[in-house]
Amino acid sequence: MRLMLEKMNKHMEGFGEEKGVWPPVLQRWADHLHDRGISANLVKDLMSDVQETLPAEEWGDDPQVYARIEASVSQLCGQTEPIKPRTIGKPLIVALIGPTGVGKTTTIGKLAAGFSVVDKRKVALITADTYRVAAVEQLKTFGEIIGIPVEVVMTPTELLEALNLHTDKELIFIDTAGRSPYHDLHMSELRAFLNKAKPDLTMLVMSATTQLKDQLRVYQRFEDLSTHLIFTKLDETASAGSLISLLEQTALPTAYLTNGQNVPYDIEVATSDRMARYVLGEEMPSA
Ligand SMILES: Nc1nc2c(ncn2[C@@H]2O[C@H](COP(=O)(O)OP(=O)(O)O)[C@@H](O)[C@H]2O)c(=O)[nH]1
Ligand SMILES: [Mg+2]
Repeated sequence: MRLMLEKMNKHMEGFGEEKGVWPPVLQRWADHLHDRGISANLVKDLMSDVQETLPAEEWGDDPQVYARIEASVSQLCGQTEPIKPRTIGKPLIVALIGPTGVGKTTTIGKLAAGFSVVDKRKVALITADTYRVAAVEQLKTFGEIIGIPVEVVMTPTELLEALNLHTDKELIFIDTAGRSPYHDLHMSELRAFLNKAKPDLTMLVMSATTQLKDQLRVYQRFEDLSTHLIFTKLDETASAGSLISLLEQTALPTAYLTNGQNVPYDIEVATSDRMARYVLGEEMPSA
């Protein structure tokens, strides 16, 4: 009897979480959300919401179901807020931080071009990433093309001096070296630069291609330094669903989304609707 019970219990474990728990007409939506990288719990919530808010006759109406899910995801994406340069007084100082290779320098190029060339703002760039010659060259090239000054600094004190050279600007971007969240010395060096510069905004840059576990680790390490988030490489993933799991953990607003390597074009101001689009994809799940 006991053995039988154990067997039965084992069989029942995970029951209801397996495939096929939703009515067939909705199941492909659940599969789709799962494919987009949305966590099992969240898929459950989203599907329950569809079931509760739409009458059963409408579950086969794809645009309607999509709109319902999109509205929920959009809400989960939380706050968004772009950079708003000051019109008078001192320059707004914006630092970009985050792990190596996520797109910090490229994003600064895009932002600087947008604010300088399109919005006609007075912009300067400073790089504290002197670990790689190529990193300095990369920012200098952006500066030359855009026609704005680029300062290279080795120490926090030099950073402060560089900032003082550009008090006539409206916007100053600080590029930092990619820091591994696992490397304590790197993290404290970054902290020293930020303590001196006292940026108005510190944007944590994260790649949408990074897996959730690593994203969470990065977020935890950089959280107390950051005021905003930027998500990059949205063009490179079809499973940006992990973003919502990350955004559930944070109160920080998202400032920008980037979707390609082209400077200055592949960037957009973050809105919760655009984020929902990236998470869900444009396509309806196939029948
Ligand atoms: N596909 C794609 N590539 C990007 C994006 N942003 C940056 N990259 C690329 O990612 C690589 C690293 O970018 P970089 O700005 O040097 O990263 P950093 O180390 O954080 O400064 C480069 O090859 C960039 O062209 C993006 O939104 N989409
Ligand atoms: Mg860089």
